[in-house]
Amino acid sequence: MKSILNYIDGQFVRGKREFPDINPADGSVIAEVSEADQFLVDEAVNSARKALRGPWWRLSVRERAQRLYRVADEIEARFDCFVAAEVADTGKPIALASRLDVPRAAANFRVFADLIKSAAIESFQTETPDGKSALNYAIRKPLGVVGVIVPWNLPLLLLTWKVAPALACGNTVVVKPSEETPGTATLLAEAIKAADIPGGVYNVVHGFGPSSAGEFLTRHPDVNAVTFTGESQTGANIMRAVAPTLKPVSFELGGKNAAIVFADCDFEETVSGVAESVFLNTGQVCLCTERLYIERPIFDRFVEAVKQNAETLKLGSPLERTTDLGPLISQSHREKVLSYYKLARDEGATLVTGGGVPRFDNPLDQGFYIQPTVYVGLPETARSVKEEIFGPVCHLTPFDSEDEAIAMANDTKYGLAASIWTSNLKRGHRVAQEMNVGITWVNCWFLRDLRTPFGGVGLSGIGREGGKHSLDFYSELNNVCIRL
Ligand code: NAD
Ligand code: 6OH
Repeated sequence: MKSILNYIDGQFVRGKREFPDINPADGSVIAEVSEADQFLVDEAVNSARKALRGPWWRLSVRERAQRLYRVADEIEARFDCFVAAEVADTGKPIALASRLDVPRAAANFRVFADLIKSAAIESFQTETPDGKSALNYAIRKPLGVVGVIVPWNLPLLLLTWKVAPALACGNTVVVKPSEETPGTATLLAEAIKAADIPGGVYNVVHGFGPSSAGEFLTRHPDVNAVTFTGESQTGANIMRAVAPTLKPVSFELGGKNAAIVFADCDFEETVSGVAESVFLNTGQVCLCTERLYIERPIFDRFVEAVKQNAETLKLGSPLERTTDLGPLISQSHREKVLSYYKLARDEGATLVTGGGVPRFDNPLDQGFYIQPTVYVGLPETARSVKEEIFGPVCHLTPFDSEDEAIAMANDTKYGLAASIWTSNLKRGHRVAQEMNVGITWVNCWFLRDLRTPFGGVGLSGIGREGGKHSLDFYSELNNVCIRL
C-alpha cells in the first residue's frame, strides 16, 4: 500500500499513526497517510523558523522568484502525476483536473514570482515642522512562519494559491492539507525540492482539524500568521485558537452564491454558464451558485433548460475523459447533501430533477455519487435556500423587478460571489455595484485574473488575496522615516 508522508526540513517523515486515504469514486483505500502528532508539528514549525533565517532569507528577490518559476516548471514536468493524485483523492473528472487544478497550480507560482519582482514600495516626502523635509518609505518584510490550512475541493489549486505568495514574500510555510485529499501536498514537496528550495521552507503535516495537526498548527506560538480556506464555522474555531497569540488571519470561507438572470440575457449562453456554475466539480466549489433568480417572463423556459442541462450531464468514472460529474468527496458529505435534499422536500420544494443517488451496477455504486438536483417553489426563508449545501444543487425563484432581485440575492449572511446575466451592460454595472459580495461576474463565472482581489464579506471571509492583496497579507511593512 502506498504511503503519503509528512515533509519536514527537506525530508519525508513518517508519524506514529496512519489513516486511510479513500477514493470517493469507489470507496477503495488508495494510500495510508502518516499523521503528524504534536511532536511532528513542533518539528515542522521549528524547521520553518530555522529556514526563515537561513539561505531562504539571504536570497535576493530575483533569485527567490527564479526558484518559484522552477517550481512551476517542476509541476508541469510531473503534470500526469499531479492529475492522477488529484483525481484519485477527489474523484473529480480527469478532464477538469487537467484543465483547471494542475495548470492553476503552476500559474499561481508564476504569477506571484512576476508580482514580487515588480512590487512597488510606498514613499512620501514629508514636510518637517522646521520647514525642512523627511523621506518616508515602507519596506516589505516576511511575516515569518505561515500556517496554511486548506480544504478538499480544489486541494492543489487552493494550497498553491497561498503557498506561492507566502514564499514570494520570503516567508516559510507549514501546510496542513485536508485529511480527505493529502496526495498533492506531498507531491508538491518533490517539485519544491527539485526546484532547489532549501529544506524547512515548505513543510507538510498531515492530519485532522480539532485535537490534531490543524489545531496544533493554529495554536502554535511560533506560527506568525494563519491563512485558511474552508467552512465558515471552522474559520470561527481557528479564530478562537489564534486569539491568545494575536496571529493575523486571512480567511476564504463558504458561500450561498446567487445568479441573477434577466430576460434580455443571451439565453443559450446563460443556461450553459449558469449550469456550469451550479454543477462544476459536483457543486463543490465555494463560488458555485446555489440560488438562481430568474426574471419572470423567462422563468419556466429557464427552469426547463436547466433541467435538460442537468439530465444530460454524464456521471461516471473520473478516469473517463467524457465524464462531467464525479462523486462527492465522502460518504459523510453525501449524507449531508442528501439531508438537504430531504429538507428541501420537507420545506415544500417542487423537485424538477434529481434528488437522489444514481445506480451504475458496477463498482462506482460503492462511490459517493449523487444526482444533480434542481428545485423550485421554496420561500426565501427556507433553510435550504439560506444554508450552504456544497453539492450539485440549486433552487430557482422568479422575480419581477431589478430591486426585488437585488434584495433577494443580498439577503444572506454569506457574501462570496454573484453572477449577473444580461445583455444590457448598463444594468450589468448597476446591479454589480449593489451586490454585497467580494466577487461579481457579469455574463461569466469563475473567470479569474490572479491579480484581482479575491475574498468574501460576512460569513464568506476576512481579507482579500490575489495580486498585491496577497503580497500585503504575506508581508509586514516597516516604514523608514529619514530626516533629510
Ligand atoms: P473544513 O473547514 O471542514 O476543512 C478545511 C480544513 O480545515 C481541513 O484541512 C481541516 O482538516 C481543517 N480544520 C478543520 N477544523 C480545524 C480546526 N479546528 N483547526 C484547524 N484546522 C481545522 O472545510 P472543507 O469541508 O474541507 O471544505 C469545504 C468548505 O470550504 C466549504 O464551506 C466551502 O465553501 C469552503 N471553501 C471556501 C473557499 C473560498 O475561497 N472562499 C474555497 C474553497 C472552499
Ligand atoms: C473555492 O472553492 C474556489 C476558490 C478559488 C480560488 O481561490 C481562486 O483563486 O480561483
